[in-house]
Amino acid sequence: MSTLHALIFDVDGTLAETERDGHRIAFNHAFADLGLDWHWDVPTYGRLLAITGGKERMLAYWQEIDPQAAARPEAAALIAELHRRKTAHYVRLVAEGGIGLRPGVRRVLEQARDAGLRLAIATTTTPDNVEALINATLGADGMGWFEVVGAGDAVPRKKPDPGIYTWVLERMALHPEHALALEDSTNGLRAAHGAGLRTVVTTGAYTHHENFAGALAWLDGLGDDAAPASGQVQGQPWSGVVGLAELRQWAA
Ligand code: XBP
Ligand code: MG
Repeated sequence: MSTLHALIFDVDGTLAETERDGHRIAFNHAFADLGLDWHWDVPTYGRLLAITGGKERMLAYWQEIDPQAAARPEAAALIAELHRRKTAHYVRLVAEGGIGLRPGVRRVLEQARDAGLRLAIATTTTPDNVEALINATLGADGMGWFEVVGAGDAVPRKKPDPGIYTWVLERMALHPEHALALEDSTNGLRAAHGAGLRTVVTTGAYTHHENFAGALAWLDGLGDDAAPASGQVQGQPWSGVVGLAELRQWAA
């Protein structure tokens, strides 16, 4: 039996539904800033989410629509400038309060804190984005809730590579057996599994159609009293409200 000591949270899609109405809008603002005729509508962005990392996503799109231009030596500088602007737009959008935590996220974070569990973040997104979201949702001391924040280019390869989870586990001197990862995407699940972490998946707007076989739990959210979560736990149908007690039981 393994004791649960820590929860490691993904950010985009897991803590909050940031992609469609946050990141996507910010990318489009950055494209407009630099006079590009690129525009990512909701389905296009959904397809592009298969590529993790904003810089990587823009480059992949550019290679798709104009491979010659994307191969020029100056391409990297344009991607960097677009991403700098995109991050600024995203941080502003989030600071304006446009995006809240998903239902149940605050509950689980607070229960874990009260019980003395260790909390961490392992995400592909840029550190500034994490800070903006946490400050806007948990308040000015929110970042202090997390012992370790692994984000963005801290590792050379982004999810589904397990690097960011391994990076976080190493910094916490934590064995994966004593932690759970919380994720929303197959790329995230592969990353967490690659680092040896059992994973609770809460699917979201862009990931509800993905297959999460092998996850410890595969649910449509953490749920609350008004709208309980449903899905499966260890392959069995499950419905209810996820709290620390449930996570501990599943991890045991
Ligand atoms: C989500 C991502 C990120 C964001 C955009 O990561 O793949 O690339 O879409 O953020 P996760 P950046 O689900 O691991 O949080 O532009 O900063 O990359
Ligand atoms: Mg995610």
